[in-house]
Amino acid sequence: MAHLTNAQVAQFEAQGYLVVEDVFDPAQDLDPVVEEYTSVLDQLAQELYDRGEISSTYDDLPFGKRLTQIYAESGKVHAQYFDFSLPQKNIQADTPMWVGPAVFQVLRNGKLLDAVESLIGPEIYSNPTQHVRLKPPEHLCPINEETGNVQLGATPWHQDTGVVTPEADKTEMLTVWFSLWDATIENGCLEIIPQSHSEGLLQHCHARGGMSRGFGLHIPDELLRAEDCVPLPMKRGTVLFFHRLNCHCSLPNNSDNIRWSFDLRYNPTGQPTGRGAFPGFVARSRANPASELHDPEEWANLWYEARSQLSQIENPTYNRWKADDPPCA
Ligand SMILES: O=C(O)CCC(=O)C(=O)O
Ligand SMILES: [Fe+2]
Repeated sequence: MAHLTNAQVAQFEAQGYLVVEDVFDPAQDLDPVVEEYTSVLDQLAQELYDRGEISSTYDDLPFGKRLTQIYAESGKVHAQYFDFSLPQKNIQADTPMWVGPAVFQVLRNGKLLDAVESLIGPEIYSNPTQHVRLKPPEHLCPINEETGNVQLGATPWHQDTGVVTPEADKTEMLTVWFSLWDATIENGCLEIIPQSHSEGLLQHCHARGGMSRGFGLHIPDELLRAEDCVPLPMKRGTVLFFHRLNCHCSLPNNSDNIRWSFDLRYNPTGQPTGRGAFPGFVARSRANPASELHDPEEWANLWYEARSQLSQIENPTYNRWKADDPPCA
């Protein structure tokens, strides 16, 4: 059991975040995910090789170097190929994604859910706002020709409520972040601003020049207490929990290997997820255990069905921010 202590819960409430060591046993809980992703990378390598986009499948390289080499040679970050969610727009019937059984087992990990239960109660819904992030070293990462920035770099300052629809503003959405390998200052761990969760939802702006972190939707520096920010290097097995209004970003990956993390979200069952067109599921229910989803195939099918439906309609928008909102213009 990994229920949190009262002191840990109090710290989460006061600071808006909580780092808990050894939630996962890395060999037991995380290695199956690493193994599963190795076969996903095999599949990507074979597809790109068959299409003539890379000159070798690079099976002799270790995972991180192989991924980096394949992205560099194909000139593209194939992030969606690995992700266990859909993109926010332009979903096609064949948009790639990975919703494999090892990923599902982590979403349902009992020790993780015990800690989540301590923070949001025993009726736990797996919110579909979730990602795997495999970030190549920035110096080897393909460039986006339109913006001149790396295709996948540091994550700009934001609050997670800022990236879902307003119907979820009151949802007690909890973010759960952990790395599959150690996250360090050099390879781009997260940074957070303590207590920022008690200061309300801040204005977010679309990408523009001169941002202090990354490129994309962000809170402008002048609205942040950035001088108070705390970097959070984390060993594999450690989990970071944070409040939906916590201001956070990531550092750039200045190392020679990938930075690999999962970010998941949970909310009390019945509250809007903020991504209503994507499928969530009941991860734990003390009141109605029969409502829990245990079958990885059923979970994968929910995503395949959502993809098929969303490929036939104009995709909803999850973004409330306009380019000319002050102080963005
Ligand atoms: O891992 C990252 O770079 C960003 C993660 C994030 O924004 C989140 O977990 O909400
Ligand atoms: Fe975030």
